[in-house]
Amino acid sequence: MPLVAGKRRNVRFPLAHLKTAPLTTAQQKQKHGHQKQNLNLKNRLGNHSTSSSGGEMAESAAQPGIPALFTQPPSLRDPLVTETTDLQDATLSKCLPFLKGISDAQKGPFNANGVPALQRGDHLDYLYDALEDYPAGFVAMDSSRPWMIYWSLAGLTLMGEDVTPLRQRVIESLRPMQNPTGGFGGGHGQVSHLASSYAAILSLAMVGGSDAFALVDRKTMWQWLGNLKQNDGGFRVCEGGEEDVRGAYCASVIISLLDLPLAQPPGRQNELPGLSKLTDGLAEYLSRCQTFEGGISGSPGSEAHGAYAFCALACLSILGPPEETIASHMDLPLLLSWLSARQYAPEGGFSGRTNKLVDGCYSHWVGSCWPLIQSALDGHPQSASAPSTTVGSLFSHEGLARYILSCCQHPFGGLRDKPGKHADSYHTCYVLTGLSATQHHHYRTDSSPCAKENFSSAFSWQSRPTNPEEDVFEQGDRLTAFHPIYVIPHQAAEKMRLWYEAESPVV
Ligand code: FPP
Ligand code: K
Ligand code: ZN
Repeated sequence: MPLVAGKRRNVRFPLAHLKTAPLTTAQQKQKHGHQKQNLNLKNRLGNHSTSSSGGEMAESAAQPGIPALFTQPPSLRDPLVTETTDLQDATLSKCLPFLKGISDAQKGPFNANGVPALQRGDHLDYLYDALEDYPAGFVAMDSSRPWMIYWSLAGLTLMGEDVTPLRQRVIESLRPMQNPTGGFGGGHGQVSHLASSYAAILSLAMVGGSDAFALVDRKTMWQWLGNLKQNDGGFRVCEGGEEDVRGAYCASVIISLLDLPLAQPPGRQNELPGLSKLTDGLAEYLSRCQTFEGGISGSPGSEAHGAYAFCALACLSILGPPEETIASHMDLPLLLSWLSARQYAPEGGFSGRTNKLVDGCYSHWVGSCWPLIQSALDGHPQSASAPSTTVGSLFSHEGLARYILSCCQHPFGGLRDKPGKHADSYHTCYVLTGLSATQHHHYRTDSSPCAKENFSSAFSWQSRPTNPEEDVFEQGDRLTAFHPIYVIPHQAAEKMRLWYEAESPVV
């Protein structure tokens, strides 16, 4: 929790706890936790419950088929009451009616597991609309144009839509954002940024085709990336901008998909003598971003966060096979402990960092870390099909699917952070990506469709649907599988890479 200047932190120790010996869990519950929880629950459930009976009845009412783990507050509570624990309690109160399937603001039908259906039609309408004009209030999003395109295309693709009819529109929208000095800006006339370039390249990959691929000036992209490379191995996100793991991940995605030369472009070779390749020192830089908690921060010395963990692990998984790159640059047991702590009960969703709240977008940022970790633990793949022995899944697919379908669907379409929040295209994209992650097992094989050796392990991923007998969602709600590194369909990543491999080299 950040300290806000001028605002006192609201930390209260219950008197009983200070005066007497430590309380048993049962006593703690009785003294404050339970009372407070009940009050919150009564207030909130009263508003949402479809039951006409009193508070106590409403509290116990839930759709049939939901395990108690997902309908009751946690039995263990920290006796220290702070602003953080208050926020967590308020979040629980907001989520519980949705997890139980008894909120008025929730659409059915509910299946035998008490899980609501995916409102596919509403979400499709929401995303197609997100590709159209915006009211004046959205002017701040003018620097996120490639992102707005990417989030919509990715969400539509996940829900099975063919986005190739949007090809020409996507090309003409992105064309003015490419700068003659390399890369894509966030909008017309804006400086190139690695995040907007990443979103632009992935959007072009999704619509596919020669016209889309030919839009990219690979030579200036390569030269621009050279200008962003830093002498500690990392990348700045733009010239004169910050250096962080987003830069490392976005640069690696672009280099590997566009089949750019690994050599530093001319000029940089003399400035960064120890780093003859764009990828040199990058894994070591990422290693320095692992924190005392085991998670990964945006840059060395700052706080571990799920979004940065994904960037770092996906970047390592591009640089080489995860069982080599992740295993040798991360403390895996510590990383596992921190990543496991991101999934909460009863919510089922993931938080981005210690002592913070679940948020639907971490269904991807944290959820997509898991296949990369699983691959690192599974070791070198022995065949072109699924591994015969695997550590298997290391997070609760059921919990995440319940959080997404019960708490993250806005009744008017689009997906969101949590109940009470508006939908937006960022959350719609990443919540759906997370849902897809719960519906598939991702694994690496020993074969890649690429002609070149470099990055072959990044292109060796495959997936198969989870076992329907273990799924809590309806089979009709299964989404398209996304590549765990490139966050687009496997085929889209492969086709783009193969097209550039067949082009004449940049130098
Ligand atoms: C905290 O927000 C969020 C961050 C510190 C990281 C945000 C970064 C991303 C979402 C993705 C970056 C990746 C790419 C590829 C550009 P918060 O304090 O509002 O949320 P919290 O309370 O959940 O931590
Ligand atoms: K958040
Ligand atoms: Zn979010």
